[in-house]
Amino acid sequence: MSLNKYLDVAPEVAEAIAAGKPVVALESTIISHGMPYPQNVETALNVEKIIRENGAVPATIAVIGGRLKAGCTKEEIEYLGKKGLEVTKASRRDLPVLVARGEDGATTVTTTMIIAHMAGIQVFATGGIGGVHRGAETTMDISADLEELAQTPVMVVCAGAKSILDLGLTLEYLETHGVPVIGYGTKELPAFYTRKSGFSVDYEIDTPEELAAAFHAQRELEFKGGMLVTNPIPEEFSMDADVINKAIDEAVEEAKEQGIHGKATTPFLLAKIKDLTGGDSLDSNIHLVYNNAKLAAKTAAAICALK
Ligand code: PSU
Ligand code: MN
Repeated sequence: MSLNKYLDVAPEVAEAIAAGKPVVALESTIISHGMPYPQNVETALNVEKIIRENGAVPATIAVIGGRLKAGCTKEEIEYLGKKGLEVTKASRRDLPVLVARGEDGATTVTTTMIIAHMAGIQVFATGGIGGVHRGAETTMDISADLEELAQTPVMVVCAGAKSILDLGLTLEYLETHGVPVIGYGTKELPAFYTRKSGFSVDYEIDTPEELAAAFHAQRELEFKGGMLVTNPIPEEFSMDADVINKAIDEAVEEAKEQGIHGKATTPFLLAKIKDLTGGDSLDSNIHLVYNNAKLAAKTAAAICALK
């Protein structure tokens, strides 16, 4: 484990890592920026519970008072959830300033991967990743999440990506950067709220053991990047494609009209979609995160069994 002077690994997490037991990292942007209070805190605590029930130790990751936290307490999760949008959404470029100033940061997929890796955690569960935005050919809005997947050896279990992004370009970018994109039990990239996107993934894998074997091989090959596992939302929670796509198109249009750009884009679109779908999308969002937590815990256990 890294002894980075800015890193605080929670005692339970440190013990599990030292003993070679499974740990699953969780992000905090989903808490502070991705969902409203109090559902955000409730969901974050339930996700931790699901990870435990499936044999792993949860490590919610955040920046608090300039400290990089690998494992947050219940109080810290409550704090991040209540403070919500006041907490800086922290990507790779934000960490140096937040650390130097002793400020708080909600970690995105990017910074959760960075801190997880510093702590020695290999598996991370979330909802959706950032990617290449629609219109990126002129705006150049491409999430730092894709670069991080290319360089940091962490498996990210997600439900694909929302079609607020250009999913085709997102897959092209990942291909260029050598990031394996796996469909769990599917040959098609899931689109977060729906099980289908119309785009194929590189490989279908159907068991946690086979996911573990692929990740293990990536490590033994000494490749530097991570792996993206896309796990479709369970059928019973998936949304009607027409309803959600209409809301997404409307949200994207409104962001354009209002001139929303940069790091505000994703949170703006997510909040707008939630408004337009009257909260149905929030319910789907919560359940797909639970589903990913379960798969991540089982896969983390399977990786530990290989060592
Ligand atoms: N996509 C979602 N939900 C989210 C995010 C993305 O469906 O909560 C968050 C994640 O933390 C992700 C970040 O890492 O937004 C990406 O932001 P950006 O597009 O600004 O890189
Ligand atoms: Mn962006």
